[in-house]
Amino acid sequence: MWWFLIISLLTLLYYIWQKLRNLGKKYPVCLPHLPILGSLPYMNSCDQAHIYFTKLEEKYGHIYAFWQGPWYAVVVSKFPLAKEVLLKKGKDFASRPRMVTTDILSGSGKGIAFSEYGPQWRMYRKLVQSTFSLFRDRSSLNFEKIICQEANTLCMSLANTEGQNLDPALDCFLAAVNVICQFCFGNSWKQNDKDIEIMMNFSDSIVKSLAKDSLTDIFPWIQLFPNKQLTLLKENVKLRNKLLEKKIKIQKEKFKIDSVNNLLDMLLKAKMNNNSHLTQEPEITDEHILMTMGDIFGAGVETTSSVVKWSIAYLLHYPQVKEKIQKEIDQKIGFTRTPVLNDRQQLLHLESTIREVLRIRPVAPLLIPHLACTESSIGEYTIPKGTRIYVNLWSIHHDPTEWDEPEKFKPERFLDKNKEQLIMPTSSYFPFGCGPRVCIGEFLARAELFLFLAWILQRFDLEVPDDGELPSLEGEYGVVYQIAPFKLKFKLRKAWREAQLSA
Ligand code: STR
Repeated sequence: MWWFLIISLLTLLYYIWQKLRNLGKKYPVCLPHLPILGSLPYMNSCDQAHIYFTKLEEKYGHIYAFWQGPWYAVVVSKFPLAKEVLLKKGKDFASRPRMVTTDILSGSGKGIAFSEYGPQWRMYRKLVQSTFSLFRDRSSLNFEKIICQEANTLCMSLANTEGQNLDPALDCFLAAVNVICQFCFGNSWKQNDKDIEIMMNFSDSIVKSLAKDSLTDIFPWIQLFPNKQLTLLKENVKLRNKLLEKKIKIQKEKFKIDSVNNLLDMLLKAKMNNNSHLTQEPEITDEHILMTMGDIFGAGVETTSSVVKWSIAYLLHYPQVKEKIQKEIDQKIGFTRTPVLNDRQQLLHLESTIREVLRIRPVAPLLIPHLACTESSIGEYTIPKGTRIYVNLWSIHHDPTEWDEPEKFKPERFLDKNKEQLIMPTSSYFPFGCGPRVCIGEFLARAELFLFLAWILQRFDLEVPDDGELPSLEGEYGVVYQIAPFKLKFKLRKAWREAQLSA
C-alpha cells in the first residue's frame, strides 16, 4: 500500500515538473501515436516517404511531428522553415541521428556524411575541402581537364555502341567513378576492368538499402534477429571496404609527404602530422581515412551518375528541349572544338535544363536526416534536443505557391523573358542543401553535369529504343532518388559526322 502511494506521488510530481518545464513552450502538431510503436500504425507505407510527407502537409501543415517508434521526429517544408533549420540555426541542427544502417556503412559514425557534428567531422570536412581547392587552383591537373578526359572516353564508348539499344548506367557510372577516383587516389579504372561492375552492383545495393525507413533504424533491437536486408548491406559494405583498402594500400606505397596530389595524400599527411596523443586534436586512424574516402567516393559516383541518367531520360521525353540545347551548342561552340567550363555562360539552355532536372528530381528528396544537438526552435515551435529533422526538399521544389506548374518539366523557368540570362525564379530551391552540412562537392558536381551533357549532346542524338518505350520518370526511393533502368539509342549527329569528315 505504502509503496503504491509513494510511486503515485512521484509520478504526479514528475508530471507536474514536466508541465512546469514546458510551460509556455509550443510543440509542432503531432501525428497520433502509441507507446513503443509510435506513429507507425497510423502511417501509410505504400507511398514513397517524400511523397507521403508532402501529402501529410495538407492535414498537418508545413511543420509537424511524428514518433518514428521511440524517436521523436519533425518534418519541415516551406523554404523559410527549412532555412531556419539549415542556415539560421544551422549549428543547432547540424548533427546526424545514429542509425543501424548508416552505422554499418560508416564504421559507427566515422567519415563525413553520417557522422555527428563536432571537431572530428569538422577536421575531415576541412581536409576534403583543402583537396578540392588543390584541384580547383592547379593548372596542371585540375577538375576541368580530368572531366573532359572522362567525357571523351564516355563519348568514344557511346560511339562504339552507336545505334544499339543501350542502358547508359554503366557508362555514366564509369565516367563519374573515374573523375572521383582521380580526386581520391590520383588514378582511374580501365573501361573493361572487372572491378567496375562489382563496384556498380555494391554501390547500387547500398543506396537501395540505406535510409529506406528500414525497421532496424527505428527499432535497433530487430538486428538481434536474422535479417536478410541487413546481411546484404553488411556484405556489400564489406566488399566496398575491401576494394577501397586494396586501393589505399597500393597508393600508400607511393606516398611522399612533400607532394600532396589527392585526397588520400592529404589524409595521410594529416595523419603523420597528427598530435592527438599530445593535444586535444581529433585522432586520425586508418578506419577514419577509409570511411572518409568511402563517403567522398560514394557521393561522387552515385549522385553524378544518377543526375546524368535523369537528364538523359528527361531529354528523351522532351526532344524539343534537347534540340534547343543542341542548336545553342552548334552556334556557340560548333564542331571544331569540344565544350569547356567557360561555355557555361553561353549554353543557357543546357544550364537551365540541369537546374530543372535538379529541381524536379532532387538527388536526395529528404536530404539526409538532421539531428538537433541542443534544444532549439523552428518558427514558434520548441524543438527538443535529439529530435530527428527531415527537410522535405521534394515539397519545397514542388511548392505550387513558389513554382508555376511545378509538376511540369520547364527549363525555361530558369531563363529571363528574352532567354538571354539565367535567373532564379524563387529562393525555394537548394538541390545541394545549405548551411554547415551543405554538399561538399557541389562545384565538382555542377562541372561534371555540364561537361558530360555538353559533350554528349554535341555529338549525339538521343533516340527511343526499338521497343519505343520511354523511361519511367517515377523514381525509386533510397538515399539517392534513382531512376529505374532504361534504354535508349545514341546516334552520332549528322552535322558532327560531316564536320569530322571535312576536318
Ligand atoms: C553511396 C553508396 C556508397 O558506397 C557510399 C555512400 C556514402 C556517401 C553517400 C552515398 C553512398 C549516397 C549519396 C550521399 C552520400 C553522402 C552525401 C550524398 C547520401 C550511400 C547525398 O546527400 C545525396
